[in-house]
Amino acid sequence: MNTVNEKTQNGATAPVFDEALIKSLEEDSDGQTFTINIEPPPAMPDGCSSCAVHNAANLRSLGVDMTEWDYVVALAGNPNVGKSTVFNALTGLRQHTGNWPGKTVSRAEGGFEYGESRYKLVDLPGTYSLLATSMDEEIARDFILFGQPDVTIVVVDATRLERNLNLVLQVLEITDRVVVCLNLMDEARRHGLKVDERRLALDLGVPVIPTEARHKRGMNELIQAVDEVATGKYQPKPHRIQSTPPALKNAVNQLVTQLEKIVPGLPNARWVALRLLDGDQSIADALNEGRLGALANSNTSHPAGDLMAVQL
Ligand SMILES: Nc1nc2c(ncn2[C@@H]2O[C@H](COP(=O)(O)OP(=O)(O)O)[C@@H](O)[C@H]2O)c(=O)[nH]1
Ligand SMILES: [Mg+2]
Repeated sequence: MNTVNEKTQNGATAPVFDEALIKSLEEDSDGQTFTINIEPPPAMPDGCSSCAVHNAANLRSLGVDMTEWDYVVALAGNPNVGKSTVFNALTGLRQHTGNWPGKTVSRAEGGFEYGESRYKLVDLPGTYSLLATSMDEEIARDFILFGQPDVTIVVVDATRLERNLNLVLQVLEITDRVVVCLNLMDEARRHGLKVDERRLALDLGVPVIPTEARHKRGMNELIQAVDEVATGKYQPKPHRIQSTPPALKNAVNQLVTQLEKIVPGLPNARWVALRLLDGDQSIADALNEGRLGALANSNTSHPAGDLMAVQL
């Protein structure tokens, strides 16, 4: 497990965490690997069940203007699962492309209407994970974490479910507001594969919609599921492991307190705390360089220093 490092004035890298924190966590795990899922913030913090939950200010800094729109929907998925095909089927000609702000990665953005609501759809780069080991993964992660889209559609390849579900589970760690688009169902059929989408929806705790985007099949059902989640008619309840080792819980709580102090307004500080404890260097770098603070509209000038105080 890595420690979180802080760049000192002379450019050297010094550990920010007390080693004891990491050590006690490792001991607590008793040599076993354990998975922990944390509860994202309540989906409807203000009690308004149909209100949008996206973070318009953060979306603006991520290059997405929500002035004319009610809800924002992110489209995530592994490469080559039919994401662009779904995007085209949902938006038709109402789309344009550009780059992510400050990046050379291209982005497609489009829109559709359903009922009374106007939806903006943002195509995220194709990724296998959100661990931010590449620019694409970082863009996808930041968008979901900071933009707090009203719904994230994760497009998965029905013929390669096991591999694809990795990303679904990672997205579910950040947000409840997920719809799984089970695409390439025709290919699955052709290979003699049967996918029990109802069972999958029950196991994941979010809607799973079978589609064949190339033939525009399942698109209405997909839009309907997105609308139900966005407007709060349906509130997904992803299954999460409840038992958290006490030392981990304690460490996360301490880190969250520190994070909330140094990066006020940071969405889902628990997820960030866990990533830090897991040694996610890209999150540590983003924190040390003040990028998390910038995205969370914070004015912090020396972001990571206070984390030195964290001890078990
Ligand atoms: N058979 C079949 N092919 C599909 C389906 N959806 C997309 N495709 C094809 O899969 C390929 C990759 O699709 P694309 O949308 O570019 O994937 P992306 O990389 O996820 O954006 C293209 O040739 C699509 O026509 C589907 O439901 N069934
Ligand atoms: Mg594509």
